[in-house]
Amino acid sequence: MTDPAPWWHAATAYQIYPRSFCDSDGDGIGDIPGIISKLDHLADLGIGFVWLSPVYRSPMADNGYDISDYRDIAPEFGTLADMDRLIAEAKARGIGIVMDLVVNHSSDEHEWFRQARQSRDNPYRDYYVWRDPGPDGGAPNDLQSNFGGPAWTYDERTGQYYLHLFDRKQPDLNWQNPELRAAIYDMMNWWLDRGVAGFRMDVIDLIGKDPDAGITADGPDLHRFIREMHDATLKGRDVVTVGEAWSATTEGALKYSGRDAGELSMVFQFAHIVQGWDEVHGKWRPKPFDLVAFKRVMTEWQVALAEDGWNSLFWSNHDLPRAVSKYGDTGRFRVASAKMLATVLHMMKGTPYIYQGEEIGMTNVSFTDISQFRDIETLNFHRIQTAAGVTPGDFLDGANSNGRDNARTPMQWDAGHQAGFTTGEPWIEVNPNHAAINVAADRTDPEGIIAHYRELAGLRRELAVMREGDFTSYLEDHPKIIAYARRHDGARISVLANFTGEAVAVDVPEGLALTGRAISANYPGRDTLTGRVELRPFEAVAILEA
Ligand code: TEU
Repeated sequence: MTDPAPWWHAATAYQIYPRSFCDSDGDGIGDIPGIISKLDHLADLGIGFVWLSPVYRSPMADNGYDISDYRDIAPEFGTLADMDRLIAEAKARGIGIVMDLVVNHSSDEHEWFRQARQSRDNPYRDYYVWRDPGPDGGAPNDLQSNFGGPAWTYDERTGQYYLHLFDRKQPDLNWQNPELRAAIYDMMNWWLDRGVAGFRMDVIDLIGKDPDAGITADGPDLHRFIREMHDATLKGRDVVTVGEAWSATTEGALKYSGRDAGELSMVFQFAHIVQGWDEVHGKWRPKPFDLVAFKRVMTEWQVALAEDGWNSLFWSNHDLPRAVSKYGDTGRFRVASAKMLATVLHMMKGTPYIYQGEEIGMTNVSFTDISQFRDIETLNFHRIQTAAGVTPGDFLDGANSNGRDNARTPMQWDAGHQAGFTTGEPWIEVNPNHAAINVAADRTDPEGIIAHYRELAGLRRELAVMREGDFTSYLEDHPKIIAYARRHDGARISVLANFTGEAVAVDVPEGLALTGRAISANYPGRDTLTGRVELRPFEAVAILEA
């Protein structure tokens, strides 16, 4: 007998970026009571679990991805009592709360780091990664921070450099130290005992690093540490875990989520994202969307994890641009394209993650001045790139297209003051298009995007073929159309979608052809796929064989 499938195979996930979700007290910053007040919205969408971006105590250099106390809540977000209430109220609606676990680094204001920088023989010194200056008196080596500039900062007082793969306010924790590891596991158990449904693990692929060899991702000790973590915390608990792993290949993904690996439920992999970045300038110089390349990547992952492992499925998150802006249309076909993207992604095999605002087709912003941006990564790169000769205009274009603040403008609840996000002044500007694009407006529209997502979440709970079916792609070289089929136990779903704003005629490949019932569609009246069909602009249809 095979084990029954885990609960999260049937779950649709939703990511909340707390700072931008809902502000209950008018300080312009979203908070936990605000989230609680919107739980019915998530229940109505049919969400199974929420990935909650960090709410821990933090100086907020990187909006909470710099934690100064892992066992407390940032005062601007609320209190531990609020957190307990969130966990309980979500649970009452059948929703799990998955905490963001940021343990590659802490804040430089964490007590451990305050101690560590006191002296070389402080008991906490070895919780971080310290090195003597290089032979020339400079940094120990040329490792670069992900946020630009050197990954080493000199500490005057103790005469050594500390490692930070992100901002200098985010010193890397030293996973080689067994005491540090035990302290992390203790903290994880403390949260698990409080009732969280699991963890999303920030840049987990970096914890096994060997900085002296210049190795950051996929270091020699990575899987040893994750297995140890698993045994000390997750083992025997029915939780969901997702590791953020920019470096993951399909083969690598199985090392985390494969049957025999026993580490994590799944990873977030980014191959479909980075295929759209410039080879030299990365995300700051985006390439036009290439559907053929995108399909190649998605198919590779669907096929590689078909029998073992499990995929995560996402268009967007708090680090990425808005889905309709990147892959769909923000004009006439915004709603159609938002639904098309939802159908195409959610019909694949894996656990889908909706990023807040995606369910109403929120778009990128279009800031005209660098002073409107808040993100530390964007501001750092602005400094570095303009100093290197990139024109301010070119930089703004890149940031408006791929910068992290696109996903961080406040959630648009209604057409009123500050989109109903806050009664005060928001920490970052609300997108002016909230007058038209907002939850209240979408919800009253029977053809709205929310209704479309709700339907998809329901189908996932209902249909084994959607959860467990195998995946076959068709028309792989077609530049405008995506086509695939899912099959399971005699059931079959065919998915066909148009990624352009023009009608596209296409001959339905044999393996895709069927007659049945449209279970997810953004135009009425298509129950059959045979012969030559003409897809309308951004049309998507998933048909379940009758
Ligand atoms: O992101 C990992 C990361 O590498 C990002 O810097 C990413 O490369 C970039 O934003 C892509 O656009 C995680 C978190 O998701 C991010 O918000 C944090 O800033 C980062 O880790 C540090 O904790």
